[in-house]
Amino acid sequence: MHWKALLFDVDGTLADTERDGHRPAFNQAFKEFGLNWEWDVSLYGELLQVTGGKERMHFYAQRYQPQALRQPGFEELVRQLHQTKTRLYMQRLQQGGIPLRPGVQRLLQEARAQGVRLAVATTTTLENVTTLLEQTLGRAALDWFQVMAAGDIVPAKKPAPDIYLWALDRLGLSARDCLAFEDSENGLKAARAAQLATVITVNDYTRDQDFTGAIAVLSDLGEPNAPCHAMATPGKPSVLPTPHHGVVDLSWLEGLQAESPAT
Ligand code: XBP
Ligand code: MG
Repeated sequence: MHWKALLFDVDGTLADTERDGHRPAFNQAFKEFGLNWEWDVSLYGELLQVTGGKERMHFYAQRYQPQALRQPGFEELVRQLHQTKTRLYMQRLQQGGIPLRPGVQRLLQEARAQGVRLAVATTTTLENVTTLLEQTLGRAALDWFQVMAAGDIVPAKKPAPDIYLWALDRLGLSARDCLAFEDSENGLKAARAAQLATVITVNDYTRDQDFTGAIAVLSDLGEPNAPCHAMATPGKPSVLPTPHHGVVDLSWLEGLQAESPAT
C-alpha cells in the first residue's frame, strides 16, 4: 500500500516563518497602532503555545496586558491588528528571504511525479500560504495542492484535529492512507487526534517539545548534500527511523507505513 496523500503544516514545516516572519510583522502592526507591545524572540517562543494570530494576541493580553483586554472594543482591535499584521507579513514574504526548508521542494516534486496528492493543513491565514508558495515555488505551485485547509475555516485551531479532519474530508481519503508533516507539539496533537501518522521536522522553537506518537522525528527532510538526522526524543531514543543517506523520499516514507502507529 502507498500513501495516497501528504498533508503539510506550513509555519515551521514548509518554511521557518515564525521568528523572522510572523513575529516582526506582529511587532510592526503593534507599532502602527501606537501600542508599546514588543514580542522578542524568547517571549514569542512562549506565545507560540497558542496557534492562530488572533488567538495568540488574546493569550498575550490575558497574560501581559490585562487592562487592554478589559477595554471595550478589544475584539475589534485584535481583528484590525491581525489584518494589518497579515498585510505586513505578506509584504515580508514578497521581499523574499524566507526560503522553503531543506528537502521540501524536492519531496513535493517527487510526490507530484508519483501521483501522490498534496494538501496543506495550517492554522495560518490562507493568503499567507499562497504568498509563501508563490514566492518560493512560483504561481503554478498553487495548483500542486488539491486541498488548502487554512485559518478560520474551522473555528477550533490546532491542537484540535478539526483542520486535518476538514482536509481529509475534502480529499475524500481516510487517515490511514495519508501522512502528515508537522514541526510542533500542537501540530502533532492535531494530526494524531485526526488518526494521522505524522513525521516531525523540528526547528529552533520546537526541538525540545514532546513528540510522543510521531512516526519519525527529524532535523529536516534532508538534501543529498545536506543530510538530515533523527532527533532523540524522550522515551523513544534509539528506535526512531532515519532515512538512508539522510534524505526523506517517498520510498523511505513507504517503509514507515509498516510502523504506522495503530490509529
Ligand atoms: C502557525 C501559527 C500561526 C502563525 C500566525 O500554525 O500558529 O498562528 O503564527 O498566523 P501552523 P496568523 O504551524 O499550524 O501553520 O496570524 O495568520 O493566524
Ligand atoms: Mg507549524
